[in-house]
Amino acid sequence: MNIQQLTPNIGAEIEGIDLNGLVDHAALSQIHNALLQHHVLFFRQQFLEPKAQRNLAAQFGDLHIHPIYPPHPDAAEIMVLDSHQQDLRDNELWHTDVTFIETPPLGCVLSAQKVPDYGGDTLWVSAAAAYRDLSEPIKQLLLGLSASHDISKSFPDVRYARTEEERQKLLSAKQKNPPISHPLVRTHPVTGEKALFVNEGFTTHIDGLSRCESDALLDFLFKHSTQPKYAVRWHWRNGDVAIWDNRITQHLANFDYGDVHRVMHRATIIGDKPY
Ligand SMILES: O=C(O)CCC(=O)C(=O)O
Ligand SMILES: [Fe+2]
Repeated sequence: MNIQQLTPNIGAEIEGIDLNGLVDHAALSQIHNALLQHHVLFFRQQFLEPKAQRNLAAQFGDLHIHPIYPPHPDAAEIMVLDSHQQDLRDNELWHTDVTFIETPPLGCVLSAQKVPDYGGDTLWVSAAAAYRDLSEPIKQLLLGLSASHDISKSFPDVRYARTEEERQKLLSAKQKNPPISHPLVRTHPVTGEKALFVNEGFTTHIDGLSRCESDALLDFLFKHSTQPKYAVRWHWRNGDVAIWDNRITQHLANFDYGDVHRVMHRATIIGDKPY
């Protein structure tokens, strides 16, 4: 396996491994270590079938089934992001996946099924690097705070309740997932690294602060943490796979490809309660 770091803060490309079929223990542990070090890993042209992608992701932990995005018919744990079937504009906000549950995903495996020749890139930032660069007084302020995360922020009725069936699904998703608080700075359960844990996609306010204070501080944190110096940008080819550590990253899917058809498959690995 050849591991090539892509930027100072985040991202590595791995060559010399086939992710189809069971990855053996030694290779899995190498991938896991690389993930802890680089936060997001890219593998060119793996062409994973849904079942193979599910089996790969399941080697990292239990899988989550998304309350809104549709499951793949061959593997319910694979969710489908199809630009001709769904409104994917909310993935163009910087976000961390599924932070609206008590145990947000530890990571995801994303597989490019059909991508534009140009455009449709995805970007990730390191929330650990963003935290590291803050001044001591701001770190101290943030360490005592928690913030509220709400599924409604990224799945508004206007876009996800267009038919009666969708309306019911959304209503049920919201009832099952009331707003939840997480620490604003979380500690990585394996490496002990600290990272900012707020994202524009789901974080609505900082607990205990006035609306004005919360908006101002969140605005600063969203801007600070998504600076290009913390980012890696991937230009997909069909069949590429990305695996990211969702505990210390945010990502954004660039929606610059208009009506061109783009299809991605995602497996989502359940994590633990942030602390
Ligand atoms: O379509 C993409 O590149 C990424 C979409 C996304 O946010 C995700 O899969 O979690
Ligand atoms: Fe996402």
